[in-house]
Amino acid sequence: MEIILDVKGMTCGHCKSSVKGALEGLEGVTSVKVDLSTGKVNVSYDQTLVSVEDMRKAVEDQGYDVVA
Ligand code: 9UX
Repeated sequence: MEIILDVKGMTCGHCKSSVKGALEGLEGVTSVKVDLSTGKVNVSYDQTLVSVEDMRKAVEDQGYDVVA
């Protein structure tokens, strides 16, 4: 499965790393691509291991908002 999350509040490379790292740390997430200029985060994952809600929480824990 693949999803594009719309993340608000990422403005620098550290933001990008935080979000990328948080998502990559979730079991079941296989690939994360962050586009800093648009806030679009492309995530490939195994839906039997991780949910979109898990991803949302991981991103929000880093201090960024996921726009539904
Ligand atoms: Mo610095 Mo990126 O506070 O938020 S990590 S702009």
